[in-house]
Amino acid sequence: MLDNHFKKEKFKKSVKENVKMLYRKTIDEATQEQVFQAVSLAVKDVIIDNWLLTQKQYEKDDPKIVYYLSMEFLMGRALGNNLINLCAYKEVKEALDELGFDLNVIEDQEPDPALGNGGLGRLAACFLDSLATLGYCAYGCGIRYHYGLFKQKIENGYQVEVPDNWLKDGYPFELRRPEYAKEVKFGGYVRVEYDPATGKNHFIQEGYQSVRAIPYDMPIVGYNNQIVNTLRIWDAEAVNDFQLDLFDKGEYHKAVEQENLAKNIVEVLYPNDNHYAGKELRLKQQYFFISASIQAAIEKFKKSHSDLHDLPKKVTFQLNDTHPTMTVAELMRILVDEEGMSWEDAWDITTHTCAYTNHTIMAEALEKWPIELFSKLLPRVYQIIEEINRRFLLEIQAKYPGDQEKIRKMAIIYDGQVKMAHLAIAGGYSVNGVAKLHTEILEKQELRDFYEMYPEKFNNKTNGITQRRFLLHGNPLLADWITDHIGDGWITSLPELEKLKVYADDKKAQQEFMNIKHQNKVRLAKYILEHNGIEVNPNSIFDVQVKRLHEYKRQLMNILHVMYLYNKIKEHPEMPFYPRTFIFGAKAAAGYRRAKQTIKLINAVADVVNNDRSIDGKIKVVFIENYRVSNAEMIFAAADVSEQISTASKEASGTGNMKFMLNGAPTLGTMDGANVEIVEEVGAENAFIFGLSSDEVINYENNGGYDPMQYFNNDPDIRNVLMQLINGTYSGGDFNMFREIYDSLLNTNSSDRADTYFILADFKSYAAAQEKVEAAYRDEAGWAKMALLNTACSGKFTSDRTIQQYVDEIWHLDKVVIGK
Ligand code: DL6
Repeated sequence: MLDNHFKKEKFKKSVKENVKMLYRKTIDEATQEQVFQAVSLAVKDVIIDNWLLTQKQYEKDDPKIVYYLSMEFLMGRALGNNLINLCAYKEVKEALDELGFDLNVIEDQEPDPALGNGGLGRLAACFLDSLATLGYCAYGCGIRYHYGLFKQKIENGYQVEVPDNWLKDGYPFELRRPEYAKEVKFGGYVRVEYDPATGKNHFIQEGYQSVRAIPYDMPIVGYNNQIVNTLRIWDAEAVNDFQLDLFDKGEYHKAVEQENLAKNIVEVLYPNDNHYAGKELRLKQQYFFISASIQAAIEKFKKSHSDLHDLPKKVTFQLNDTHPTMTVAELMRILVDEEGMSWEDAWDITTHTCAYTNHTIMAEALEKWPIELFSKLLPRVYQIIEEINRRFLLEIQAKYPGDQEKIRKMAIIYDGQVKMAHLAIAGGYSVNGVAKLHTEILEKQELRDFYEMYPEKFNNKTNGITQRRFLLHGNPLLADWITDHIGDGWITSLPELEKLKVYADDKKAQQEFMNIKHQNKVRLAKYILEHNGIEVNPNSIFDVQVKRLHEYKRQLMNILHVMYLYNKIKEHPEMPFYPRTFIFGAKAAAGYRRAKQTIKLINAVADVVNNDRSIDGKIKVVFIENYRVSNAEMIFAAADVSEQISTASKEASGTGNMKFMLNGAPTLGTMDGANVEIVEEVGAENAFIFGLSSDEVINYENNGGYDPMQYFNNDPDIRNVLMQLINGTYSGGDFNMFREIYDSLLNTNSSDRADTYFILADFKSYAAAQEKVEAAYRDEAGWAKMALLNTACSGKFTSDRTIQQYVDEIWHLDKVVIGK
């Protein structure tokens, strides 16, 4: 569909008009940033027409709505993606060419809206894309953080965090909607008022502070179907009239507090991935956006429906991990306190409307809030959770009479804490993991008691990614090549990539496929030279690990292996070695010390290895600064090898693994998360698998018996590498710089189990798998076939498939077609 507005002449005129209106300039005088704003406005104009059409259609059809509630949406840039989904990318590129601008450079002017940390937030963004493309009515609900995830600078090898003021020039793809503002209340106390007429108690919150939640809507453009859904992110403002009132009464202090509450609440995204910080402000953020979102959803429902008992037929609240679990209690509060419903009816509605996705088994990510903090901040919500807990414990007792252990393990409130996962499971109708293995581990291990009690609630939804961003936009050369060979059906039906299998042995196709990979490597090499000042050889193997920095993801194992290879080359300069570029990209949470030391180690190794002329450039190490969605697209397109080397059982799914596969990079990985399913799809012969299995890891964790010191004592290669952490080889003679990393692997000084993530246990099988990679790469035709088959077999991993499964098995949404 080529919309009228994207006819070149009309579009050019609209861009020029916008430049004039916004900046009082002619197009020749405008900066690239100004042209970005003008182009975005012209595109937004078209989007808004479709947005209105979509609203009209939704009003007519009254489809069931899913509210995808998430603290994080890692959207990435919108301009290019919107043009892709409007099928107008090429036309707009040409129009801008004629105006003397390069669309790629214009796209680069857009800040990367980084309202998320990593996998969980990026998954939410892919899901929104698929929901709109498949024609389902969905709202993303989140927070309009004024500062997104920090920008990463590398200074002297160390990560330095720089604030990400993404809104400073104004963001063109958002719409402020003050008419839908909601009030959110914190603190105070609950007064109970008995109503003799009804015999009911009324619960009234008093002495509270409140904040006005203002929604900003971002359009989510479906692919080629005129559907535009909404990502609604909430900003906070002081409640003005109330504040004036306080000034009048001389309660200056309280007025200022309300002002500050509003200012702080949306200021910054917590930069933790798979780790819960337990800060009061985070709890405020959670309640803030949940209360506003649920109030808005109920208000919307009531506009066109008379009976709230029908809510589950028309609405699902999907909880993206435990962060939005407050939904359960807030919905109960609204139904019982504001709508006057009985507890039983309200509970029945709630437990048929809320559904929960678990994204991690990492213990440190489990949210537990101290009762004292919780009850003070949210007195009425806490009372409701107490009542939910009381009734839930009765249910447990009825099922397991006298079993105190069950109570201890399953209670929602226990040991002075509110356990959010338990609330999410008790208060919802669905609990899902994000890959087969992960769901299995939840059922058998982490959530076993809950699975035993409610087996019918548990289900798996293996994650997926959108091919529109990560192939069509990110890798245009490959996208065109695929379309030339099998047509463009893959854009909305990724399994069609299977048709590429017939080209797996075709010499010409192999050459073309690898030639595209080469061009993408040249593009990335240019980026690396510009951003890192490091020259890399596009003919070397691009071996890539990009993801958040976390110990369980084992970037440390990767860099230790580089040290090991370097030792080998130094000892045996004559040995055959295929040149390799090890590329890393990762942000570490600001307070995560070990992760930051690992970044320093990677950069320290890079310094030594990259500058050692004696190895003839056989190894290069690059740490790409500020890894984010926009440079990720380019990195996936250029990768030869996809490093997915987490300790088995720890990575719930992974989604980077799928993006690499889609772009033709075989997986070098453990049998963890969705790697298991990747291998199922592509065949073990087209991946490089190594390491302990998840059962073996879990067995060690439960029963002990792992001794990393054995590997140190018995394997001279491992010993050599570890000694280099403390003998100054990579630290200019400083023995202490990497001492903590060394200690973490062997010891010794701490009560924690050494080598928590089994790096030494897996090291040698990792090195052997790496040798197989090299041997396979030397066989040009064999490698081309393997790479091509990875793309051809990646069809399962589209988020369109994932979303359709959520729709069929959890949400039961109705499909909407514009104009029907
Ligand atoms: O499900 C999306 C993504 C998975 O692919 C990753 O494996 C997993 O680590 C990540 N989990 C989180 C957890 N954050 N919290 N809580 O980001 O989810």
